[in-house]
Amino acid sequence: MTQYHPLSEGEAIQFAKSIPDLFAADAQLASREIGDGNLNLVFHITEPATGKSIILKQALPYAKVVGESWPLTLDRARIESEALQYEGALCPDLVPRVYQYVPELALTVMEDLSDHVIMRRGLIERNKYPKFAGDIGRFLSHTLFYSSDLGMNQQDKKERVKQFINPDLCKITEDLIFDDPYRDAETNSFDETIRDEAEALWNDTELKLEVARLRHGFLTNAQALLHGDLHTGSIFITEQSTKVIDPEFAYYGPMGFDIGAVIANLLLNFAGQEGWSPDAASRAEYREYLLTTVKDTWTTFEWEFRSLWNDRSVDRISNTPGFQDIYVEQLLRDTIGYAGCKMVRRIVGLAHVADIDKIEDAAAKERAQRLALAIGKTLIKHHRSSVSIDEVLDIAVKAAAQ
Ligand code: SR1
Ligand code: MG
Repeated sequence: MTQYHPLSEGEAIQFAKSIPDLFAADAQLASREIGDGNLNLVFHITEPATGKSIILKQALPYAKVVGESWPLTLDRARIESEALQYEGALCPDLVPRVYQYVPELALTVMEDLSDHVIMRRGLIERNKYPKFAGDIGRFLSHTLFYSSDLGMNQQDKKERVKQFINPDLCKITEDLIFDDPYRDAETNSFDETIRDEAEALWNDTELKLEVARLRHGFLTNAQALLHGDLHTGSIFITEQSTKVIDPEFAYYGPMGFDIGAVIANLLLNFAGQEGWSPDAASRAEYREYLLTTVKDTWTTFEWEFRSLWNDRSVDRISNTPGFQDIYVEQLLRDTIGYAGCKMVRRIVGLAHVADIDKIEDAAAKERAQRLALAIGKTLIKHHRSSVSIDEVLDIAVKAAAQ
């Protein structure tokens, strides 16, 4: 079973039995392929007699969401397993444990987190997660600080940049987030009811100029090792626990791209409450919770990042008084701009989110789409003049009141 091929469920069971010290050779195992993402196979392997379970995640050599016409490197499985190990060394409680990586099969064996739910699903069900902002703020501050020139030796960092060169997955982001939504691209996908919004994007030169700036940052600013796709579908959650999964888009890029991804996905759910809240009062109440989470995510990140900088910086000249403020101010601007880009792409681009797409009532869905676009576009246009996270909250509240 050593030559690469996509595993069948039977082969996944055989493979699981061959992992030393996990299951007995005569164990009765069951396998279910549960991959609902855009790119990979995910086998949930269980042993009903003991309750033991694991996940086998296997990369396919193409983008599952499109088909074999869109080839993708299997090296992303290595990148994912190495990124998980990097993150796990810094925040062991916030990522799944990796038991084994099998390069020949582009396969990672990892902890089963099925006692958690995918956060996107949890937010659609209007659950609240009191530990989330603190957990994700810590994840972001630690992974970003320690992989940057502030937190590690600069020559070692260059080696790490090399380790995480990820051209195929970066190209997906470059196209699907920073290019296609702003032109009449074949990959775009949107409801005809909002064609006016899509056409407005294609003709908005002021907006496209800001997107060009942000795209340039994504292409050139090797600031820190990013997760690279930190939406709420990449987070498993309970009230007590947060686990960040799926860092196959990891590469060295601008820190604000990861922080912005978290904020964008909270705001997409904010827009989706047009369809998920039963009445105006509960909509306002849940939206308040989401906005508090946006604010707490940023403030936890900022506080922990500044603490790490003050206590653990390895870069002498960066400690010159004033530079930390300049750096963090730019991080906030980047965060807001990237959050806006990540909202817009989920409404008119190839890959959407269930927070909006699964709304059954057509009028509510259209309102949610228009609201998400209004927030996203304002964030993009406003990002370079932002000085406080409160401005994001104001933009969302004002757009929702229109
Ligand atoms: C072709 S992959 C589409 C999207 O799915 C992933 O989760 C990324 O967000 C990517 O842009
Ligand atoms: Mg993913």
